[in-house]
Amino acid sequence: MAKAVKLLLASLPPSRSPRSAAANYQLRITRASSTSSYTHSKMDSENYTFGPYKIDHKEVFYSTDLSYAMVNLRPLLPGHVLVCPRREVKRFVDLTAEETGDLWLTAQKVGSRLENYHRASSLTFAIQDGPQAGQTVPHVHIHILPRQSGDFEKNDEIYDAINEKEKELSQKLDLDKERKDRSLEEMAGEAAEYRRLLL
Ligand code: AMW
Repeated sequence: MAKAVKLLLASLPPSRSPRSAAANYQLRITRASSTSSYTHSKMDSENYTFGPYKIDHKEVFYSTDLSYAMVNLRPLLPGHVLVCPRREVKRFVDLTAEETGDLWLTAQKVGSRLENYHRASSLTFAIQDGPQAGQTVPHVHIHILPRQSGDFEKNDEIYDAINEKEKELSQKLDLDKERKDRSLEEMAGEAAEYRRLLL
């Protein structure tokens, strides 16, 4: 390295030198990805909420200190699940950096396992952040939907379907007929399958 460059690097405050920035980045990544995942028995004794709703632990199939994943009351497609922060936070901007990292790492892990499990070939990740964006439950959540060719006639109709306010489209797709609340028994059965995938 040229002497002038060495001198310049040495004169920078630690947080501005390239090495330090890389080290800080690595530290942040390590911290976010090292959030421990919970065992089944620990998950069963935890309390989970989703906005105003209390979530039965049987619906939850994966959990860390900061995030959890649950099956959906009204899935649009097989494997349509939700990943949420443990803390009740309405808007994406309200998450801390650690919560944001952990949420997306959880979504990445859950998405890849469910894509395989459902023999899908793609994934839709979606957040409706605020009521005008279609958010109906005031608690941040990432929708994960394993996708297969032809599952929706027009691919992007998935977004209208996620946004339940698009009543016209949902009638066209007959979603209201299909999308009744499921029983806890049915949801618990699905969650039990997914728990095995995430051991
Ligand atoms: W939003 O319109 O807020 O982006 O999505 C809310 C999602 O939460 C929907 O997919 C809906 O089916 C799901 N949902 C609502 N209540 C529950 C619940 N108690 N358990 C699981 N999923 C739920």
